[in-house]
Amino acid sequence: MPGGVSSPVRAFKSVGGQPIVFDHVKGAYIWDVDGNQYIDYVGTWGPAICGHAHPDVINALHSALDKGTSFGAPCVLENVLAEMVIDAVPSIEMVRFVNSGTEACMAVLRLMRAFTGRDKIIKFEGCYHGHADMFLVKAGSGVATLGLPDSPGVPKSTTANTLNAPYNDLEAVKALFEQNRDEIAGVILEPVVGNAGFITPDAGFLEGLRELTHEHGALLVFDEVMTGFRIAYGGAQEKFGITPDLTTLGKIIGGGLPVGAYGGRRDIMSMVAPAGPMYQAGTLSGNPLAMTAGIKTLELLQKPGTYEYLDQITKKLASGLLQVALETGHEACGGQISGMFGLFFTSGPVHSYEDAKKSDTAKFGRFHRGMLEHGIYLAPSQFEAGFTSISHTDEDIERTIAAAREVMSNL
Ligand code: HOZ
Repeated sequence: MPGGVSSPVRAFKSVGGQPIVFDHVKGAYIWDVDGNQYIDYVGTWGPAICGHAHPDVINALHSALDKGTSFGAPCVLENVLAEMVIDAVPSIEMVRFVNSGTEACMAVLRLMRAFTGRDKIIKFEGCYHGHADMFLVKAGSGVATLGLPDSPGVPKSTTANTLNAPYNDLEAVKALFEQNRDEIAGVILEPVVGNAGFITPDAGFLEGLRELTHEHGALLVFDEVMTGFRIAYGGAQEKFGITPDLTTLGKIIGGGLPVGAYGGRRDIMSMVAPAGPMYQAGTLSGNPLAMTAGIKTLELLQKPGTYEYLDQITKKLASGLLQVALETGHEACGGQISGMFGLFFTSGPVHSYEDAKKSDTAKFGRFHRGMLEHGIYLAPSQFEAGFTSISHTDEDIERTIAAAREVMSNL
């Protein structure tokens, strides 16, 4: 396997050493094949918001398994999850399930173009919308971690219509709209960035994008693959009160099984085949196992107090890590929203990918290594957000901060 992994972000190329090979997960913890236990803040890159292998999810999966793994035909569980998603996410009136966030973003891009009859899109530097060709321009996540600004194999013609702006820079977006009048299908972004490290939108940024897209007859698309059901039950759009035209989802709505979804305004989604002419398909889309895990996970998240708890423990974690970093003499900044957090080794503030790149990544590598030795598993990259779950306890957080104090004192 190239790099020994099935997805580049799992490798330790940017932090040094070899990736750890794991055996099993449970709650807030992950165990490697040598039996070492770690407190896990990767959470399988977001889906494990209820903790790994939650008994309710596992039991539901056992029952679903007895009925078969894939129908390749409508399954009532799709309707159940679709209704839950439509009820929760302000922008979504109709939804289509796919098998990954990448697929969801590929499809939404086609839909943006089909609906508007325009080819150009605006994305933001450091935002990641999966690994499809059209999005691999100044992308975040593994592309940023490995310092690959663009990927060989992506024809220039494929990305010619992908315009990039710095995140949080409304003036740059305005200028792109002026320079490409009536040519821009829409703007796609992570409303809170998790793929260039954790970066929040400045006051007025999301509102400004909503106004600009309206003004220019373009669509606004929130990629909520990470933030959906994580920073609030209804995602960033609920949290910030800005409703996009279309939304992509993944991760949490599959409860740890492969899933993605895109949805939005009924008039736009009605263009998707077979209701309309825009083609998109998938053999395993909406399969009963992913639907079951997603339904059970969303049911668990509906319990009163879930997001308050996530916010409380993650605030304690993020502020604790930052305080320890500053007290031990490191330049650092960071923050959190609900169960999503980040820490940069730069004095900041970090408003964009350019700011994030000022971080001391070599220092982050040493920090990562030290934390591993203390039984704490963080994403092996300065350019990834961290995730907590409702299974993380106060004691886990305190152990993590204590470990960080020891590690940072000796960096
Ligand atoms: N998009 C996630 C990290 N930013 C995880 C998926 C992956 O690239 O493996």
